[in-house]
Amino acid sequence: MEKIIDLRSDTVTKPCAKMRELMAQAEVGDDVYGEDPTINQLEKLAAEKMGKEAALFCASGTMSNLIAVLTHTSRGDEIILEKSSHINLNEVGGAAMIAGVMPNTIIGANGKVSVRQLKEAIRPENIHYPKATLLCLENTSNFGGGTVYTVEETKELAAVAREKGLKLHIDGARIFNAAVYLKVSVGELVLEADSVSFCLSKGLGAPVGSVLVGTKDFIDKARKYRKMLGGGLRQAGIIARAGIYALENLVDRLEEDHENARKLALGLKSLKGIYIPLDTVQTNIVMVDIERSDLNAFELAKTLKNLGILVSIINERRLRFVTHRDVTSQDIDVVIEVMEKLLA
Ligand code: TLP
Repeated sequence: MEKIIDLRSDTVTKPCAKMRELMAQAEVGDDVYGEDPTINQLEKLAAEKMGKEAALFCASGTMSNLIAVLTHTSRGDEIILEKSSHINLNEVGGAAMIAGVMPNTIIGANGKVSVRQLKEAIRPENIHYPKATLLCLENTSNFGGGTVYTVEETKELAAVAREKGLKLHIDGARIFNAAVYLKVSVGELVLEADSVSFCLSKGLGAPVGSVLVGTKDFIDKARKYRKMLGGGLRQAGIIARAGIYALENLVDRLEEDHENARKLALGLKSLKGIYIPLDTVQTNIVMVDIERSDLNAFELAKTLKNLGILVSIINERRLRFVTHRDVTSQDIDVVIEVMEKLLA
């Protein structure tokens, strides 16, 4: 059978042979008792890399973000975030349903909010308003097209949040993509954040898991929320081992995914009937807007699927192509060739 080129997401990456081998050998214990040595090692490594005091291994990015919101806020608080952010749109409303917070959303540019927009969104005390206690930034911005907040931008936004008494949580599901793109250490990039959630199961290629980092007090409180949500782990060192391997070996190679995304975007950009927002192609995501009125995203995705290429449908007029470890430069050539034929 011909290879399926799966560009739906970097979540589809499969653990490689080496990773599986190390997972099989991992030392384990009961993590609810704090006795899984491999999880403890992953949490220590994650905290060090992020420059924070402590870390918590979570089942998913969704769980990790929800725990962060629960830990930073009280019911009835307002959280400020970009409208297209994953926490706002793609986490089944957990922040509202479970944490009981009110989203105050900003429509940013390519998923990113500006200092000016943030200042406008944070309202002065008024009897009518909920108390805003948390700012969530997403780096990279998924639905913004993989766009990156720089160190400077993060600092400026964090300063505004701090001045107004808000904590800053970074949904850094793809923070390593951002750091690799900017050629800075991930610690520098999240220096001003009170907490960061990052995913091991996306471009880093581990099968499961995200890590939440912050101060020791924050993580102690977060650990109780993880237990409350049913996320207390037992002998999960097996999966944590994959995360350690990923953090130690697979960060630098994200550059390849970025090169492939760039190559794809440049290859598709001159095709008639579609538009590629090239300025957003900084990391591993390429958004493709369909401009032809005789075609829509559902049909194009279906046709591509029949030809062995899988992509995500964002809406009727937009597709998302995500590059990752299981997609090669040759695969990108194939995708460009197929798209050229389809749109000729
Ligand atoms: N994103 C997934 C889908 O849920 C859309 C994807 O394919 O991109 N934050 C961001 C920025 C994310 O992109 C995601 C997953 C999450 C959080 C949630 O992570 P998981 O899937 O581990 O719950």
